[in-house]
Amino acid sequence: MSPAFVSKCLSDALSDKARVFSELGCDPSVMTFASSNRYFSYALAGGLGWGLPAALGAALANRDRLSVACVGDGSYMFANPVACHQIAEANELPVLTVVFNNGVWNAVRKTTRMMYPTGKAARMNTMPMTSLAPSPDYAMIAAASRAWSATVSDSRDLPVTIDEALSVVASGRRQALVEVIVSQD
Ligand SMILES: Cc1ncc(C[n+]2csc(CCOP(=O)(O)OP(=O)(O)O)c2C)c(N)n1
Repeated sequence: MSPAFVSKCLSDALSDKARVFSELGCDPSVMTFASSNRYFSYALAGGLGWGLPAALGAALANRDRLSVACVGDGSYMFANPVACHQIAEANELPVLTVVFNNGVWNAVRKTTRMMYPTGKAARMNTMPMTSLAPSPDYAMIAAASRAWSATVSDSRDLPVTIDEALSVVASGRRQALVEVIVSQD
């Protein structure tokens, strides 16, 4: 799946009031936001791991508006997710996390290729120090804190999985996580 496809499916499923916190996750150019204060992101020069805690903070501030964290797999790891899910459960925070799993530190891979297009790293099949394989099972990390969670690798399963996750978050004081396997470019 492309990140844009996942973003469009998510956008179609979200209510007008939802707030999206994105860190190398969704593609806002294919999403619709009803008004201001619906989409938040940050400059990536430092502070990796911002996305999920930012969504938790927004949920603490206002539980009546859905908080969605859209994060790359590396960004999710940098957020200290075990601590995040523990806090979400302890405070019964209705947060949906969507992990865009491309199995790579793609920002690092892409900028290296941009700076040194014919360099040794760019010419290798797998660029050194950029792979995140083998992937941890991200759905299980959230499940360790009793979140509703699922992994989606087939695009046909995505809309229904997002709907299920949203209904869990809306109906109870329970967090949910959807890990989506996405393409690298
Ligand atoms: C503390 C910190 N370390 C390193 C970086 C550099 N950095 C920016 S984006 C990124 C990769 C994030 O990976 P992922 O969330 O999987 O997204 P992808 O690049 O694959 O789209 C890194 C390492 C940073 N911004 N902050």
